Amino acid sequence: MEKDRIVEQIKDIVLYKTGKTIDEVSPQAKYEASSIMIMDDIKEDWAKTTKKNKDRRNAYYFSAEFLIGRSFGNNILNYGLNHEAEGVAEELGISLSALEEMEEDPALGNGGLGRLAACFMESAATENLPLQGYGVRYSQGLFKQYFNQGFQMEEGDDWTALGDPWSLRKQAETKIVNFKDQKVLAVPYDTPVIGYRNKNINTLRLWQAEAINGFDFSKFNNSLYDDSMSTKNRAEDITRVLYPNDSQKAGKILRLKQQYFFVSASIQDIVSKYKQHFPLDIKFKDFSKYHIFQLNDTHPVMAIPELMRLLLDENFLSWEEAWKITKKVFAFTNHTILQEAMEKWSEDIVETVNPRCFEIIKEIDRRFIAELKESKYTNEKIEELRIVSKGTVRMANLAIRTSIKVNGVAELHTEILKKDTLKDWYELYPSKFLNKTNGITPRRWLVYSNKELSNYITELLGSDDWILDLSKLKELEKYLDDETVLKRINEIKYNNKVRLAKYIKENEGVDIDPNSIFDIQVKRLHEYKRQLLNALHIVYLYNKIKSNPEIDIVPRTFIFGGKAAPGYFRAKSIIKFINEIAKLVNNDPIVSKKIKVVFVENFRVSYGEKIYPAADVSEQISTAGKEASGTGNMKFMLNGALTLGTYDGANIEIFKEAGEDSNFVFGATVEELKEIESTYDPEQLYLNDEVIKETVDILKSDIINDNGSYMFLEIYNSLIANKNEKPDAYFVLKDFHSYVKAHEKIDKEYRDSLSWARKSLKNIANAGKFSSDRTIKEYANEIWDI
Ligand code: GFP
Repeated sequence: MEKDRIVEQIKDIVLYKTGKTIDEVSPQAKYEASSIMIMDDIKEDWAKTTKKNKDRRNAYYFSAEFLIGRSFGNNILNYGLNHEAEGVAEELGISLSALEEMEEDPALGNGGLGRLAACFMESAATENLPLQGYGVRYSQGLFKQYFNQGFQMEEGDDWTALGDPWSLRKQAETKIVNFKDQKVLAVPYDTPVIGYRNKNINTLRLWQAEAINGFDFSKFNNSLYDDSMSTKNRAEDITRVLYPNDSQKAGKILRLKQQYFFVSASIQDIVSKYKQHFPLDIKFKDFSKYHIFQLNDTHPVMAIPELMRLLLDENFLSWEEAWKITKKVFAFTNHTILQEAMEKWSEDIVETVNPRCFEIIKEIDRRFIAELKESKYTNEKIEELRIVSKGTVRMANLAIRTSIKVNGVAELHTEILKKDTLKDWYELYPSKFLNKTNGITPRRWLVYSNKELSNYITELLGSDDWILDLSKLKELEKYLDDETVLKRINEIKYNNKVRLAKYIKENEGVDIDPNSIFDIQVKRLHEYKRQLLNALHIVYLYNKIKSNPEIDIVPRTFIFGGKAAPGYFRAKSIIKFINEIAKLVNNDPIVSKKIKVVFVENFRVSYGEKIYPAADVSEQISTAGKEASGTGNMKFMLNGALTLGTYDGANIEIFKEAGEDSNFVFGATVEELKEIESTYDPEQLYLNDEVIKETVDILKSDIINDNGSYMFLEIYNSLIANKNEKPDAYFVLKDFHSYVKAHEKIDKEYRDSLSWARKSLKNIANAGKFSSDRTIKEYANEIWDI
């Protein structure tokens, strides 16, 4: 029997690894052996896929982030081992969920951008598309978040401390990366990306920086112990953390080094494999037939000069030959219109990282300008478009100039790129621009994380075909008026809420009531995402309950999660603010009967897997025009939450698919904000509006305490009286009343549980568009041609 074979194999691995029998070892050892067993099981299929892909055109996803989450449970599901898994675990003397909890959840990404990359990898494998991922193996990830007196604290996330059974170190394929002042090894670690039930296994290759000769024996011999290791440490620093603080110049250099490090290693890897496979094509005439590189935001853009460098200097092509190839093999995705993400590096930094690449960038720019001049472009326009200007290198310009296609990640976002942010580029290259609305993988975000709902859908639809074709969920609409089905939908949601409440109690120490509305906002902290608006609404409710303790409202639990960049002071202030509100609310004997607030520590993929299925309300409240797409919104929708959202990013498409009356739309539109932008005066709004004033004034009161950090005064100033920047740049106060109204509507509608369930089902039934299978097929057909 399959189960017995698996159990025997795991016991064997345990014995080999520890010299002990299964009942003598720790849960960690059981987890590790079980994972190795899976890696052993898949090895032939993995090798077969790799071999098959060699002769095909492949797409390569270059990304600084791959937020893959835990592998164990998902691999069991995708490889079709889930029927045996419970029984196997039992034989090993442990529960399956306990085994799953042994796995570290690596923070190799920050938010949506990195998680999107992971969803794309899974969908491509499932769709039999040859897509390989290339990125960085950060030894300490982003960071682990914890709270001390409500302040965000960061610590290293040493996720491989107990080993990493899901990757294979491929020592023999090590590359050398040359910086101006340093040479390091790039060692690849390969992780399998298992397609759903198709035995197709693609590869995610992450590079780790190591020293060529890390230990200086003579220094050690002279008792210079720190010095003897400095070369090693400097090399390893390159892949130590994701987004090292770049407020100082040294940090900036380190960031660009990271970026150059991984794209250089990747391009070298791909070129050397090509040469092995096609030794006769010394002019790389067919290179572009076999390769297309997707640049995920501007982080991997150094791949462009690096490919040129390899073709020119190491393979002796002429500029024209090299450029012709380079112009055919890149495509670029923009993920945000915020300027902070359109990286610009000062010339000296680029030169310090790799002088030859800097020279190549300047030459690309020089030729580009000549071309524009020839087409009678004005100097002003040329200034907008050029790559090297005023002492900086603009990575987005380099990417757009070179790429065959440029895409945004939701309809509105792509329109804004075309009409506004990248207007001049769109005029120059209209046919390069296209939209690819983001998606999420239904395997991890429903089948794996919400088993009860997933099984019920299969039962209702009479088959599980929907897992591979999410548009089939539409058929659920025939149950919209079926009371039994609606009741069951509510029951499943309730069960998921109980499960989350238990987890939150264990991990955060807070009691929350599954009968209350679970109103959730989980995402990276940023002013434009407006966690502050959510927080101020809670203050408003607090004041309301305080002045009228008898007030009739449906109990509500507000749940937050997300990390702030370590150097982003205001985002950290907002976390502290929310934690203080939580303390105030949860400790008030009257208020806490009606509302509760929890900010979960260290939000990550595996926390999300417990949170999304348990949400009643999904908070997607960014300032219109600022959230490129959002993907959390899709995870909530697929799990039956109703969206409370602005007309922004993919929210608009969610409202279009599921209907506005099944969700809660509020706030100013992009057009409305544009109109008032120049005259908007939040201070007047504050002075003339008592409710707003009373709410915002909490930031200056002593009922909450920022422990002398001045964080709350700083938030107050940012809204009302900001001297250095525009006050309330994200229109929190402008949208406040509209947001309050939407919440009142939620309160009213939640009371009718069947009608709520109907809306929930409507959302589930119309989530089909948001499968990353759909997105990845569009990339494959319209950008990559694979
Ligand atoms: C960024 C954007 C999001 C978008 C993702 C993926 O992610 O709107 O959905 O990229 O394209 F801001 P975050 O890191 O902000 O979540």
